Amino acid sequence: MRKKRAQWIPVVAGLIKKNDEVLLGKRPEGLSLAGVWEFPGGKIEPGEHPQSALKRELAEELGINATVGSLKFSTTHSYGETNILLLFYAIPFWQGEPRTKHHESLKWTKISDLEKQELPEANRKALSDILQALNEMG
Ligand code: DGT
Repeated sequence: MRKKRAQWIPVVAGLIKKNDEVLLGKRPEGLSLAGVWEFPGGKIEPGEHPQSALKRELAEELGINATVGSLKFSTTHSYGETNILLLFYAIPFWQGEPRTKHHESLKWTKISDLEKQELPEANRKALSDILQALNEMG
């Protein structure tokens, strides 16, 4: 019998940095991973360019008009049946002040405190890449 093909979900996330802080959003009740602090972003729709997907997600979730910069790194994670491919982008500029349109709350977190946060497992695994990317963003 042929093995069932794995299901992959591509996800984009934005690194939004201000001075020595980065923006995190608390995932709302009712969604998978409720209560953990994620980097704003979401799933790429079929046919959508990854950077366009992130610009759309940041408008929907935070109400900002973001300039999506370069791809900093990528990682994968398996949640049981579901596999995600996570693409992290730098957000060098944005217009508007991030507002809570989707998350339970938003917070600017000191980069040095990132490892103390309750992060999705996929992000915790990639913490050294996240910290390096944030460092490179100046
Ligand atoms: P659901 O409940 O499976 O329908 O998921 P959604 O629609 O709430 O999830 P969405 O659109 O935020 O997709 C992101 C997926 O990637 C979700 O399974 C959580 C996972 N993920 C892991 N780390 C991060 C992160 O830093 N940011 C975001 N946005 N998602 C992350």
